[in-house]
Amino acid sequence: MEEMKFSEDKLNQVFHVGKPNLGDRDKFLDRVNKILDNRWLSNNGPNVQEFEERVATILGVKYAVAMCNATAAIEIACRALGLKGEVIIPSYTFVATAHALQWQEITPVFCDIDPNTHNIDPEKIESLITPRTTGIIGVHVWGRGCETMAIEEMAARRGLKVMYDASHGFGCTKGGRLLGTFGECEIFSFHATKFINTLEGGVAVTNNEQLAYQMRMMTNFGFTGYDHVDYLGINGKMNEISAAMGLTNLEAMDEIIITNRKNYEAYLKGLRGISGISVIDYDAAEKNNYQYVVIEVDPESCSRTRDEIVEALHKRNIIARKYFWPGCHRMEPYRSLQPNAGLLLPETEKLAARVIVLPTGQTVHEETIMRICNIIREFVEPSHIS
Ligand code: T4K
Repeated sequence: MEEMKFSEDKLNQVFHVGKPNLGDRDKFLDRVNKILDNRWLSNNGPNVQEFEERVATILGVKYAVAMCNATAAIEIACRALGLKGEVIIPSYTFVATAHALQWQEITPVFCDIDPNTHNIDPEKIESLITPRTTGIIGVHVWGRGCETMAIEEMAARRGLKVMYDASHGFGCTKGGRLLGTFGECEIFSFHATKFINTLEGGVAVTNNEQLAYQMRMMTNFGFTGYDHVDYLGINGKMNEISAAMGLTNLEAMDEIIITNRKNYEAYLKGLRGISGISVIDYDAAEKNNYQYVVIEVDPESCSRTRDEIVEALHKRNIIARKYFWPGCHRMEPYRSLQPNAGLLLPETEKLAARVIVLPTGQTVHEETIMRICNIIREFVEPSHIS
């Protein structure tokens, strides 16, 4: 029956999680034309400088170093901070957080999460510290800030450095304080799928002048002057067209939040009361960008499994995602290097099996959201089909 209904479905559009949000097209194209006129395409050009200033002002930090993506930014920040040996991170994150460490032969040590926040559980960090541990990278999953105070108090006591992967959290606060202002430094992603995008891009932000300087130099091969290299650097630079896109999208930031929030509330309404399905909440006392609409499927009370629901949505061209299934520790090379890591990650394993991320953003309208919610409702509660 269901199979027939899927094939009869006339959806001719595909709805993706992470379809980009865009600012004013004409303003972007004007900027691109100027870039082409000036023939300054990369290497700390005027758009990158303006973008960095704008980001630093919005976040209230002293320094912002724009980079080609957040993965490179995490790598550069780790190196500039002198992290080595072992660094504690959640396994419930995009694999880039772990890869940025492993790529530099630093061992990511996976810590379990708090199932209520989806973020690293500060109470489980300390038992993972060994003589080789040099730092902690908290991840503000879905833009909901980590328990920064608990993490940083413990890290200070144990002599560890703390930085954050704030890839999801541009414009969000924790305890009323904007993400970007915590730890030694924080990294945001401006990938196409993020709340604010620069096509591809990322930024490292900090209030530490020396750290900012070092990250900036490392982003450009370690050059500190013409023909003079002082650091082991890499090519991590943001290009001018990316910065132009970023500037244009920052101008639309407030509108994007309004759209995302409206969508989030439409989902809340549309999914209300479906047995075994809950939508994660955003604390109304904090600033949120509402970029992620995340639902949890409770295997105890839902009539369908998470994977069945995802499959049902895919069949109707709703490309829902299972972020961050199955958890970094179950991906290579970590699965082989740390085959028993899962034993300490029961909450991560449970959550990774429950989550579905649904499409939102500028291209998703209320009508589509109602349609998506109805697909889920009818699939989970077939007796409710009218
Ligand atoms: N840390 C965290 C916590 C992160 O979430 C990420 C990135 C990073 C670090 C690393 O940041 P970057 O180095 O990327 O700056 C996607 C994104 O590629 C990735 O940036 C993001 N996290 C992650 C959560 O999602 P995939 O493997 O799921 O990508 P893909 O190709 O399946 O695309 C995602 C969806 O977006 C699809 O449904 C299609 C849609 N899409 C994508 C692009 C690029 C569009 O509609 N238009 C587009 O232009 O990782």
